Amino acid sequence: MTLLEGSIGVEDLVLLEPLEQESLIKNLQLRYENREIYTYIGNVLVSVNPYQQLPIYGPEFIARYWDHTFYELKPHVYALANVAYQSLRDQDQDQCILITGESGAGKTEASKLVMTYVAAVCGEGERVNSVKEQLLQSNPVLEAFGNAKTIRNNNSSRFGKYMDIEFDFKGSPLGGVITNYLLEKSRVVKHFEGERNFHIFYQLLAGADPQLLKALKLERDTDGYAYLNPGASRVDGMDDTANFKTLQSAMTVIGFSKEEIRQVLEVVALVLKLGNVELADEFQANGIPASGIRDGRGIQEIGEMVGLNSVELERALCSRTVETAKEKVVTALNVVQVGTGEKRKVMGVLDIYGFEILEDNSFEQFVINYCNEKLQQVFIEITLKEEQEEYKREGIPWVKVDYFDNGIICNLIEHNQQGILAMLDEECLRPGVVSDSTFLAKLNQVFSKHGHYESKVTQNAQHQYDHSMGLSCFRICHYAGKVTYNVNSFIDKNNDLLFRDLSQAMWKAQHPLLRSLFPEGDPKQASLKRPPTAGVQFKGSVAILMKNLYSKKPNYIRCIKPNEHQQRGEFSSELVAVQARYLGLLENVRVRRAGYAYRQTYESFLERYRLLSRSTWPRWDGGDREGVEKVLGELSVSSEELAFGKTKIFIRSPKTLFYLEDQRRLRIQQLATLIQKVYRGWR
Ligand code: AD9
Ligand code: MG
Repeated sequence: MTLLEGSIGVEDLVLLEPLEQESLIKNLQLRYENREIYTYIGNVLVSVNPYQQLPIYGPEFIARYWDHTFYELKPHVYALANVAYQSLRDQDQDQCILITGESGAGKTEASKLVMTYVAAVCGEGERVNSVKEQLLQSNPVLEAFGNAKTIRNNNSSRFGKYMDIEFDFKGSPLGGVITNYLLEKSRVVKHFEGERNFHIFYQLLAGADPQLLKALKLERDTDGYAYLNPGASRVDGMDDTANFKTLQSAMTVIGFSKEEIRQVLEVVALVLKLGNVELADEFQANGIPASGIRDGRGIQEIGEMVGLNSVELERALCSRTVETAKEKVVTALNVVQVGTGEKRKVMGVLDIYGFEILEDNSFEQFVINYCNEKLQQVFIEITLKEEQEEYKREGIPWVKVDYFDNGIICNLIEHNQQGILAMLDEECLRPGVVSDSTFLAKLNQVFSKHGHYESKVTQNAQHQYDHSMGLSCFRICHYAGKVTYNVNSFIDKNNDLLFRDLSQAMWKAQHPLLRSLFPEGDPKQASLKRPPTAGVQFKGSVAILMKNLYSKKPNYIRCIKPNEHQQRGEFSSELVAVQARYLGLLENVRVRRAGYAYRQTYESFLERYRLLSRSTWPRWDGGDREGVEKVLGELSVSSEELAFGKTKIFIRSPKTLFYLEDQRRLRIQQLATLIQKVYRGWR
């Protein structure tokens, strides 16, 4: 491993001395200011968003990282992708790349860099190339329908994404499966000023040719659409027209027929038009059925478009609230069928929202933070387990590590009976009058003594008065900090009901795609019991995800946003410090170097430091381990500091490594001077 000079900071935070939150941030800042956006914590990659195109990507860099092992070159997302892919191919070990961080930190860009890298190195051939093309082209499609401009990110993913890429035994890609989590559906009907709806709406209006617009009965101008207001229709640096072209060709590549693309766009147009249907005020206010559609013409047009009787559509719209269904979408990209029995290798890529603390935290933040709590748990468990296994392999005694076990918080949320999610479900399913406040009352009763739960009521009981907490709130002490959640609308959001009248009406549409989106509208399905709640579905997805992670070798990318302004070159230490805490970076470093901060194979270690001993320089014919013993012996490194494993030397503290590096630098200077003298002597 190369250690950079002090002024650029260390490449691996495990070697940071002294190890404190402050020095950790300072190190990231120094590197960022030197346009070094990547830093390691052992094999974890920390990435700070540069908000500018750096000249460190592309084929030349891919080739360079392909030819080197992890620590040989500067930290890079390619190095991580390389390790993951090579272990998958050569050691037959399924991999998973977990990318976390807050909105705008660079997760999606990192996931694209990983995919580009893997696509570039995973073989050639007509079929392989076509699968690669499909994998890469899934991005523009997902982004058109799932990304939007928000205050924090012009291209913010409004869903979590997990993609499994499957490979054959040679490491050639076969296809992929994408799972989406928690799409922010409410954005279709509502977004804040300064934000936009999903890109697709603007792309369609800007990019469709005049015939298409006419056929879809749309106007080019976004101003006429209620769902596209308020907010700017344009985003700096984003070309909706060009992106619409890219989208169409991407959809073709991943296997949509012309007719299917057309149907998708018809549904998009339908949504825009539905947004302009004005319902009577009294209906909107209290949900009581009313016959109030203001403009019958719009409804008729929609009915014609999708082959629905407009009277029926009107009735369905007016009988309940409108919301969309389906939590989880599984898209299978043309997975090529291979002979049964052949084992596939899998690389998963997870691009998911990090820990969130907003001003107002609701159900969404609650489940997102639950997911992060689980990811943290997996992370600590796997890291410790790996350390333990390496020590065992190398025959070194295990050193006990103190760390915060967040199992108690996970339990508080997910326990099957006495967990917050289970209790929320119970409230949702209970007959009689239920409300968010009966739910909160129950939580207060059950968790009055729980160390990680607080509310106004439990505080009062303990004579603590925190005026920042409202009556309708509860607070959880997460591993990353305390978060106050407002229970208002928890029950509704958890129920996530699409009223049957509406799905039944949609199911009657002649439009094949629209109809297929509402299978529950089929009268034959009417007797089925109610769909699972959002909480149950999410908990299920998280459980599957965790199982998946435990069965694969995880590789971590921790993304950090350096400032709130999407600006290059600006590094706000306060902002980064908060994220470092949410990402658990310091804990991460602590766990990594709990026993020995540094380890290296005898061979590589000797190669680097053998010039420090007269016995091993300029020539050494003995074994690697003996050589290492000679070097360290001659430098009088205390035996307390060292452990000799079967194949590796372990060094306890970074100080020792710095000492070795200093000695090496001096020695190189001496040698250079010597060479100069000899050279001059010759002349
Ligand atoms: V969100 O939770 O989906 O709102 P992400 O996904 O974490 O968020 P994203 O990857 O979309 O953030 O990055 C935000 C923007 O930062 C991108 O649109 C780029 O303009 C910029 N970015 C991120 N990473 C890089 C990079 N490695 N090089 C250059 C980058 N620009
Ligand atoms: Mg994203």
